[in-house]
Amino acid sequence: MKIGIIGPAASGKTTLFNALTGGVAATGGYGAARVNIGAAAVADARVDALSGVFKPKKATYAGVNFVDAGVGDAGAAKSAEAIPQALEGADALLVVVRAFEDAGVPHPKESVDPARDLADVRFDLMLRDLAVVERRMERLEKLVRVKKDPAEAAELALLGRIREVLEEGRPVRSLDMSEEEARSVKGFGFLSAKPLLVVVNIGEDQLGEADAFAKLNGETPVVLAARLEEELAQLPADERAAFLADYDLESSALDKVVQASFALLDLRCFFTVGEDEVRSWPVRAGTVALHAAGTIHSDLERGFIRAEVISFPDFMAAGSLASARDRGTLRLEGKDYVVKDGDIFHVRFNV
Ligand SMILES: Nc1nc2c(ncn2[C@@H]2O[C@H](COP(=O)(O)OP(=O)(O)O)[C@@H](O)[C@H]2O)c(=O)[nH]1
Ligand SMILES: [Mg+2]
Repeated sequence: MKIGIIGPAASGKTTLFNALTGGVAATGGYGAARVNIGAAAVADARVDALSGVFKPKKATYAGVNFVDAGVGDAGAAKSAEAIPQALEGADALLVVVRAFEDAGVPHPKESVDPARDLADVRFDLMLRDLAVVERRMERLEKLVRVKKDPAEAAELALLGRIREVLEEGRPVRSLDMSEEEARSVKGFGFLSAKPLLVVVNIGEDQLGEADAFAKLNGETPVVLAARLEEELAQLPADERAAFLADYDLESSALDKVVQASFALLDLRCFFTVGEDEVRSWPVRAGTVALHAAGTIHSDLERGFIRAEVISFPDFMAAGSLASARDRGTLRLEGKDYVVKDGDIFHVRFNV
């Protein structure tokens, strides 16, 4: 799963990227052409509990990939064209808007106004999608006139509906599309079709006023101080509690970003366990056992026979897989079983 970070120049995109991924990419550079890619792990107490039972060599938390491609840094006028391809493959977008005031960090629009910036970003995404739709429609109209291919005529009609929505100032995601229609336009990578997570970047001095941003243009953003989170992420674990206490904070806000990302992408986690590794695997809600097996390894999907499944609470109550088998809480499920959050999963396969 990949989330693209966007927002105006100097809103704190790279700072937040560093905080999320433990990275050290250079911040403060306007229009930096570098694309930063990194993963953020999701703290999960269930992985810790399972590690306590299996004492594995390695414990792996579910992760989300973040891409900071400097989108928006080229300036508002050009931003619709400046959106790089890196974002087209993203599953969701994270918009950073700036609420912190700092004379040393000039805002490209010369004033700090997170609501305006969010509205501008949304507008730019739709403008860019509209350009994509119009280019494709122009070509299709010619083709349909000559060839009269029904599939192309259907695509043209669907693109017409998408254009209408965009011209009304609504994102592609607000259009009611069948699954098949959504699949047929997936290749266009419409940015306003992607779910959007809003982060308001406040200054260290605004921590007490975070509630002022609890709602922004109808969205419920995650409010955080990115620079403080970046410093915190770079501290050794044993110094973090004291740092948080200095700012009267209970915990880092990054977990909230990652949790909101998971909710936005509608992800569920299942676990694999053993002496080598205890691992959490994120999959989309509705994923069936066969495809869950495939996310672990393609061989497991190819040679899938059955999955042994037990819920996390049932496993903890039994204490071991052997005792769960005795109690009958370890079930055998077929390839169409829909994986639930917290399932412990063992695939029987044969290739
Ligand atoms: N004062 C203050 N500065 C910040 C904050 N967050 C980021 N910055 C600074 O703003 C500048 C731009 O940040 P950066 O992450 O590079 O923004 P980007 O252009 O959106 O990637 C850097 O000098 C950051 O240190 C903040 O919460 N408060
Ligand atoms: Mg940057």
